[in-house]
Amino acid sequence: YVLKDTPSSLDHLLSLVEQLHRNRTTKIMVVDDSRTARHYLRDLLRSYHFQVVEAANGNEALDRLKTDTSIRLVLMDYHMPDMDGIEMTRRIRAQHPPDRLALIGVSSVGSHTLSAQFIKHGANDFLNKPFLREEFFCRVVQNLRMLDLLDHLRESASRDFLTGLHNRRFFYESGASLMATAKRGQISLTAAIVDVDFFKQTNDTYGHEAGDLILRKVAECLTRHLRESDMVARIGGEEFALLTVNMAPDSASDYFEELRQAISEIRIVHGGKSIGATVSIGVHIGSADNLPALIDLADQSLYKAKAAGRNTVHL
Ligand code: GH3
Ligand code: MG
Ligand code: MG
Ligand code: MG
Repeated sequence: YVLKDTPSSLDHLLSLVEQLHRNRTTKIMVVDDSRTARHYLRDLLRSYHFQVVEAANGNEALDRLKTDTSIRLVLMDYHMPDMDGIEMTRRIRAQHPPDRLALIGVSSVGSHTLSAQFIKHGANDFLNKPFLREEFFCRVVQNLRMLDLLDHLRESASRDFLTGLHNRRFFYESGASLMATAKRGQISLTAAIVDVDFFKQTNDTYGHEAGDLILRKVAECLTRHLRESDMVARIGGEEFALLTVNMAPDSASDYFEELRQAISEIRIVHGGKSIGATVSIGVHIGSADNLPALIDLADQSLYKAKAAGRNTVHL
């Protein structure tokens, strides 16, 4: 997001180019019944290379938001014939939370109660017309940066730092909606727990650092074997969970056997020694009442795989 000119050095120019590129991928919707006002805002935004979409009224805007999830920010006029900006803000917020979509109310009525109304009903910010170009961009940029920051926080909160895989929390939250789809009969789910064998011993023998390297390699291997629609997460210290979508029961055995085999071939070099690991995999094909219940069934399979001597798959 580009604000204003500052002394130019090569670094500065490079960061400008980067920001303009960033703007190019950021979509903003301008909602105003007046074509002139709409085009004024559109052209301002375009001069900074933002992508702009327009809506002439509240319903058009709501429809567009429904089908276009890439819109990051809405600039909304107050005075519109069918639905005023406050009502529209309220309706947008019923569908799009402020941490996903930014909303700035715009009006030429220089009334403080209006800005309070906008914000009370869910707008992030408010602009009085006429405004300075610089204030306009400050507010647009500030709100977009806040969304980026929230995205970043959300992403970090859903990841495991060691392996970069999704964490337990993300797995249970996102898995629950996959589970709901499965319960409606639209997909079938297979759950698996992958647990590193005798990992305490690996740590005791080679040290925690070696153990960490192995966990990273196992995570890489799981990611490599994952299909697009599937989920994997590190749900415990040396435990990983997989949810696979529409896997034919006949192919499950081969799939997990291949995974087990691939992990058993992992080697890390630590302190001049080549170290490997094996895993036991517990699989549950079929339904369950909820995600914890499904994972519990896979866990029972895992227990059997361990009892059968480890480095094995139990379906
Ligand atoms: P089993 O074959 O029955 O699963 O034996 P195990 O030793 O793997 O199981 P146990 O639950 O007794 O021990 C798990 C070990 O995993 C204990 C812990 O030190 C290690 N561990 C858990 N999280 C981490 C981690 O982040 N890094 C490393 N290096 N080790 C970890
Ligand atoms: Mg108007
Ligand atoms: Mg273990
Ligand atoms: Mg374990």
